Order: sequence, then structure tokens, then C-alpha cells
Amino acid sequence: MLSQTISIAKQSAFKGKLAFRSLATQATSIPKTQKGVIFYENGGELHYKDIPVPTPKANEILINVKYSGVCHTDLHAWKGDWPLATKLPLVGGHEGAGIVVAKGENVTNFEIGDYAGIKWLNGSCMGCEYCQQGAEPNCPKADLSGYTHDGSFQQYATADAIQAAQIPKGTDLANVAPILCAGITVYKALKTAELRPGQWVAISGAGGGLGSLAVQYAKAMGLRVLGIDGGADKGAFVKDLGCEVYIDYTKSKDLVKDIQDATNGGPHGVINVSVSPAAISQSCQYVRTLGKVVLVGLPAHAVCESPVFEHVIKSIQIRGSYVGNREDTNEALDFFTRGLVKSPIKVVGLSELPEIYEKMEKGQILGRYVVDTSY
Ligand code: 8ID
Ligand code: ZN
Ligand code: ZN
Repeated sequence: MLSQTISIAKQSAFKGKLAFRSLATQATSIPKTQKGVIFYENGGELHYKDIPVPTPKANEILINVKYSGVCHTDLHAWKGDWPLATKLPLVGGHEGAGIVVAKGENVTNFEIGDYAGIKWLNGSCMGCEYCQQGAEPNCPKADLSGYTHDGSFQQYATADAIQAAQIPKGTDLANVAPILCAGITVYKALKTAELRPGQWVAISGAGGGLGSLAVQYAKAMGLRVLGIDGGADKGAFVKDLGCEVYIDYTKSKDLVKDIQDATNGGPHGVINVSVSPAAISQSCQYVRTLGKVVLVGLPAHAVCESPVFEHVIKSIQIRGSYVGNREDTNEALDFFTRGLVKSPIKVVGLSELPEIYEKMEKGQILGRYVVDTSY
């Protein structure tokens, strides 16, 4: 049915002659309303209910979202705990995988029936100095899915066609969903750490959504991986994914020493994907001399403290890393489609989003929850 397409053409008079301007192309069976999860105030009730299906703008595609990953960022957005306002009311979600069912008149890179992904970055100006360098996520005018633009916790969502991810046909849409934020983000963070095969990388928060993918990308890049998280279940889980060493922060009496001992002087790089300010500051202490600390996790109101004397004598570097651009997206997806990383997912219905947030808040999630938008 989706391959059956019709063109909506608008007749307009032009210099006395009749001209046809194609406004949009769409699949025949798009409903007017759909199920989605919407909230009206930060921290307010999450309503699973019928909401209108959005209409794509000239530069946008309309995606029939089949699955969406649930990122800790969605929890921050709902709580409103970052110093950046969300749109309200808001439909969250930014790891949406689905099928293109309509497109605006200016879209040339997607056809109806293509697989497409909704990412955190849902459009940037493409003209500013950052966009010119390919640092589109850093654009001051960036439009963000599930934050400033209704996201993937609904059955139909709009996405800027330039930024939407192109997913090869035949890809498993539930499994690819977490790659669209978590995968891209950790892959870019590992590139930001500029490590060489054989060097040690510590993943702080290894058992969560970003961490469980970071472990696998790091291993695929030839790095030796030390995972840090809390609990024996997370230890078994991350070792299975490729961690050579697991340090349990809830058990270790001297975390800095334990990590430095296990890596013969400290990891060459640290990817911070925990939501703990203390863990982030600690990484500046255990990182190896000349090592790189990469900041990814975004706990509310956090400050990264690094003792200046050691920072200078060890000449360490602290670098921020923020999702990834289109090139990072395609590269991260390529690791996934080649089977080098697997998504450790649990699939539940979209209506169960509040329970997922509860578990996430308590740090009880192994890997990633993915919601099926059909129930
Ligand atoms: O572009 C970016 N920078 C970006 C992209 C995507 C997500 C940043 N993020 C941010 C999110 O907003 C969030 O703040 O990264 C953070 C992690 O997202 P996530 O992986 O989706 O969260 P999670 O699944 O809840 O995993 C967090 C893990 O950290 C562990 C938890 O046990 C959990 O496994 N953790 C905590 I909380 N405290 C820890 C500690 N002290 C810890 N692990 C080690 N030490
Ligand atoms: Zn995310
Ligand atoms: Zn820009």
C-alpha cells in the first residue's frame, strides 16, 4: 500500500498560462490522528493519547515511526532540568526509525517507502560558521527532535530531509533505533578521543544506553575497554559486550587506584556517559598522563572539576562531544549494518514510557529500551 503513491498538484496561473506545481508526494493511507505521548508542562503528566498527524513542510519528510529508542535526554527534556527550554506541549523522542510516507516539495533525497531515521538534530541553518565546518549540531539555530520539534514518541513525525538518517532497506527498525542517537554520539565521542588501536579507553556509565554501544564501538575500533558502572548484573552485561575489565563504582574502595592498576597507569581516554557529576570529575584523576577526557553525559547543573596542578603536570585534555554530523551518522550506521555492533534492546509499547522513565531515573536499565509505536 505504501508503494502506491499519489502526487498532490496545485494548479496556479502563471503569466496567463496554466502551470502545475507539485506541493508534496504522499502515500495514500495517512490518517488524520495517531497515538503519541505528549506532555503539557515539564515534569507534568505523560499522556498517551490521540494527537494530530503533522504535515511536512517543503523541506521535510513525514515518517511513519515504527520504533523509537528512549534516551536519557528524553528524561531530561521531560523534567526540563537543562538550561535550555523545550517547546511545550512536547512529544519527545529522537531515536525514531520508520518509513517515509510523505514528503515536501523540495525533498529530493528521499522517496516514499524509503527507511528513514529521526535524530536529535532535526535541521540546522547550514550557513553559519559551524555548519560550514560540518559541525551542524553546534549550530545556534539547531532544531532538536523531541526538544524544540515534536519527536519520535508518536506514530508519524516530521524530519528535515537533509538531517534525517538514510537507513538501508531491509534493516531491522527496532534494532537500528538506538544507533540514531546513542550510536552516533558514542562513535563521535570515540573519534573525539583520538585514540589508537591497542590503547585503553574507559567507558564511565558502560551499562546504560550510550555505554553499552560505546563498549562495542570501542572494541570494533581496536581499543581495550574498561567499563565502569554499578552492580554485578551490569558487570556481566558489559563484559559480554567486550569489556576486558569491569569496575563496580558501588563496590570499589579506591576507584582511581583500581582503574589505574587495571590499565597500567590509567586509560588513554575516558568517555563519560554516566549521569553523575562526581564520576565525571573523577575521570580527570584516573586518566593517563597526556590522556583525553571526553564529556558526553549531561547531568543537570553539573561542573567538571579537574585539579589544576595535576591537569597541567599530566597535560590532560578535556573535550566536549555533542551527537554527530551526517558523516558520523553514516559511519556509525555502517558499523551497525556490518554487524560490528549490536543493539542491546528491550522492546515495549509506547504507552509504557512513564515506567521506562522511572527505571531510567533509578539507573535500573541494562542497555536501551525501544518503544513500539503500535501499542
Ligand atoms: O551528544 C551528547 N553529548 C549526548 C547524546 C545523548 C545522550 C548526551 N547524552 C546524555 C544524556 O542526556 C544523559 O545525560 O548522556 C547521558 C547518558 O544517556 P543514556 O546512556 O541514555 O543514559 P542511561 O541509559 O540512563 O545510562 C547511564 C548509565 O550511567 C550509570 C548508570 O548506572 C547507567 O547505566 N551511572 C550513573 I547514573 N552513575 C554512575 C557512576 N557514578 C554510573 N556509572 C559509573 N559511575
Ligand atoms: Zn539521545
Ligand atoms: Zn548553522
